[in-house]
Amino acid sequence: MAQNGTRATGPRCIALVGPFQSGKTTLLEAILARTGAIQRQGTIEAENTVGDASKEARHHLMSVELSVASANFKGDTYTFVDCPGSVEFVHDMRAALPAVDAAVVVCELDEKKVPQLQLIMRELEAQKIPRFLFLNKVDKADSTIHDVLRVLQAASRGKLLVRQIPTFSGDIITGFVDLALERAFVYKEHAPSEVIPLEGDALDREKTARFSMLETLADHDDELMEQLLEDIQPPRDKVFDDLSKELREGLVCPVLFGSATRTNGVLRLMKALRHESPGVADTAKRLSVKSGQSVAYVLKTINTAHGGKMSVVRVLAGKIGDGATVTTADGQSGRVAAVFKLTGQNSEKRGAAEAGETVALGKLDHAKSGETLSDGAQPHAPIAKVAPHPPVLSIAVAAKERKDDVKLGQALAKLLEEDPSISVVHNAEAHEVVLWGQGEMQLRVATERLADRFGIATVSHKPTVGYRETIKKGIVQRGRHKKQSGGHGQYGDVVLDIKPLPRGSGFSFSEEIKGGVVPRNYIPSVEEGVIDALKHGPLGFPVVDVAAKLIDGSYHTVDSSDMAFQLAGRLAIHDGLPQCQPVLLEPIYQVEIVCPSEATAKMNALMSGRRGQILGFDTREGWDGWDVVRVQMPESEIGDLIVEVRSATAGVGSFTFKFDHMAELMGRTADQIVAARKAAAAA
Ligand SMILES: Nc1nc2c(ncn2[C@@H]2O[C@H](COP(=O)(O)OP(=O)(O)O)[C@@H](O)[C@H]2O)c(=O)[nH]1
Ligand SMILES: [Mg+2]
Repeated sequence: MAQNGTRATGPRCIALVGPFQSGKTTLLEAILARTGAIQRQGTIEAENTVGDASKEARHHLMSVELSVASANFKGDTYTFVDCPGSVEFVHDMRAALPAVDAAVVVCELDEKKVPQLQLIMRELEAQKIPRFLFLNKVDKADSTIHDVLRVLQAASRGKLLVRQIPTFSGDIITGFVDLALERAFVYKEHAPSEVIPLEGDALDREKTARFSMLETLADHDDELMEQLLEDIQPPRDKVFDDLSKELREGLVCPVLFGSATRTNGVLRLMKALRHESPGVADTAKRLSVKSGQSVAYVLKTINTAHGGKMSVVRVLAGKIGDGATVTTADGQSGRVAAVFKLTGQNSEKRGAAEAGETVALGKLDHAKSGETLSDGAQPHAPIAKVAPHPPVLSIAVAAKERKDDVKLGQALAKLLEEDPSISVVHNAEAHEVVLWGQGEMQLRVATERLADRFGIATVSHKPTVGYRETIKKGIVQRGRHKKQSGGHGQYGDVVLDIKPLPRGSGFSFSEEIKGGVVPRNYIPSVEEGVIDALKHGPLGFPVVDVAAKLIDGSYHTVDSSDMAFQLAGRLAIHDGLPQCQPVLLEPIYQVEIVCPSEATAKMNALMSGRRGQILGFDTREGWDGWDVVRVQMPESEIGDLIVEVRSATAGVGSFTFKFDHMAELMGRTADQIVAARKAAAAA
C-alpha cells in the first residue's frame, strides 16, 4: 500500500486509556493475540490476561495500576501501556502520558460514561497527546455513527473524525467500511476481517460519510477544501497525510471501532497506529528533550515483592543499557542493574534499550514515577511535571505488630515513590500515620500492597478529627501548690485572670505582678504550667482562644521552686476552666465541589445531610456543562464525602478543601464527641 511518506518508524509507545470497564485490558490482550505476541487470548473473567496480573488487580477484577506489554507488528515494536480507568488510579495514567506517542481512548457508546470520558479527554488535550478513539464492544451495539457522534463528541474539545462506518446484518454490526481506504470488511471472530466488495447501499453510505470526513480534514487544510469545493477527488495519499498530520497536531481524534473480546477491528487499529501515530522523534520534540544525551522518562516505578525495584521507562533519546549510570533531574545518580522486557507481570532480561523503546530498568534507587533520567552525571531538566490531584480521602494506618513500625514507614515511602497521588501525614497530636489518597479502593489496595509486598499487616481506622475547646466566660482563679514533706517543702501560689479570646487568637499569657509577690524568675514557670494544662481541657481536647494573666500570688523563700510554680499555674487552669462554660470547637473547611451541572441539585441534598452550608454556585471556568459548588463543612463530614460526591456524579465529581475556621459545636453531636473522647482516654 503506497501510503504517506512521512510515516514514523521505530518503536512506538501507546497508552490505552478510557473509562473504567470499557475494555482496555481486554483490548491489550486482543492486540497481543492478533499480533502473535501471545498464543491464546485470555479474558478478564478467566483471570488469565497479561494485564491486571498483579495479585491486587486479580483480586478486585480491575486494573489498579498500569501494565505494560509489547507487540511486534510489521517490523516495528509497539509497547502498550494499559492504564487503569478508575478515577482513583488516574495518576498512573497522567504520569505515564508524557512519554507516549499517542493514546487509544477505549470507550463504549454509553451516555453514563461520557463525563468520565470527558475527564480523560481533558487530560489528553492538556498534555497534547495525539489520540484515537476506539469504540469497543460493537458486538453488543446496534448504534449508527450518528449516535456515536451525538453522544461522544460532547466529551471531546477536538473534533471526532469518523474514519470507519459500521455495516449491519439486521441489527448487528458485522463489519465496517474504512473511509480512508474505501474498502469494506466483514468481521471474522478471532481472525482477520475479510475484504468484501464495496457496493450498493454500503457504497452510498460510504460516499456520504467519506465526504464529511474530508470536510472535517479540510477545516485545517485549504488545499483540500478547494478540491472538495471543485468536486475533485483528493488522492488517497493526501488523505492519509492529512489524517496523520491533523492527528499529530491534536486537531482531530479519529474514531475506529471493534470488539476486543472477539478481536474485531484490532488489525485496523494497529494499521492506523502504524501509519498515523507519531514516533519517538516527534515525542522527544514535544517534550523538548535535549540532543546529545541519553534521556528516559519513568512512567512508573514498582517495588516488587522480591525486594527488587523496577522502573518502567521510555527511552526518548540515545540508548540505556545494563551498568549505565543514570542521573535524576535533581542530580541523584544510580546504576542500572539490568534491562528487562515487560509482559504484564513477567520480566525478561534483554540488551540495551534504544530511543523509542519502553523497558524496565532494575534497581534504580532514586527513580520515582514521573522522573526524568539522563545518562552520565549531567541531569536533564524534567521533561514533564504531572502534579497529582489533591487527595480527597484519608485513613489512619498502624502496623498490627509494634515490631513493624519502622518497616511500615519505609514501605510507605516506597508506595509514595510509585504513586505520588498518595501522601502520608504524621499527626503527632493523635499519634497517627494518616494516608491520604484518591479514594477508598486506592487506599485499600495500598494497605493490601503493604501486606503482599512488604509483609506488613496493618489496621486502619478513621483519622482523628482536630477538635479543640475553648471557654465562653472568664474567671479569676487561684492555684496553690503546697506540700510539707519532712525537710524541704514545695510552695507556689498564683492567681490567674482567665478570659476567652476572639476565635482564632490562640493563647496569650501576660502578667501584672506588683511588689514582687511572685518573683520574676518564677513567672516563665507559671506560663509553662498553664500551657501544659491547656493541652487537655475539661472536655478532653486542647484549649484555644484563651488569655491567662498572672495578677497575684505568693511565695516562700525556701520552699518555692520552678516546679512548684509550674504546678500552681497548672492547678489554676485545671480548677478554673470547668467553671468557664467550656465549649467544643470543630474545624470547618471551605470545600469546592466540581460536578457536571446535572448533579448540582443533588449536592444541595447532600450538604444538608452533612451539616454543610452552601455558599454559592458558579459555572466551572473552561468546563462546559460543569459547575462549582462552594460550601462550608465540618472536617468530620468531609471524611467520606468523596464517596457520595462520586456516586451522585457517575464517578467524576471531585472537590478540594482548605481549613477555614473553628466553630462552636453544642448539643447531641458535641456530647457524643466528648463522650467518645472520654471513653478513648479511659481505654
Ligand atoms: N461484549 C464485550 N465485552 C467486552 C469487550 N471488551 C471488554 N469486554 C468486557 O468488559 C469488561 C471490562 O473489560 P476490561 O478489559 O477489564 O476493561 P478496562 O477496565 O477498560 O480494562 C470485561 O467483563 C470484559 O470481558 C467487547 O468488545 N465486547
Ligand atoms: Mg483494565
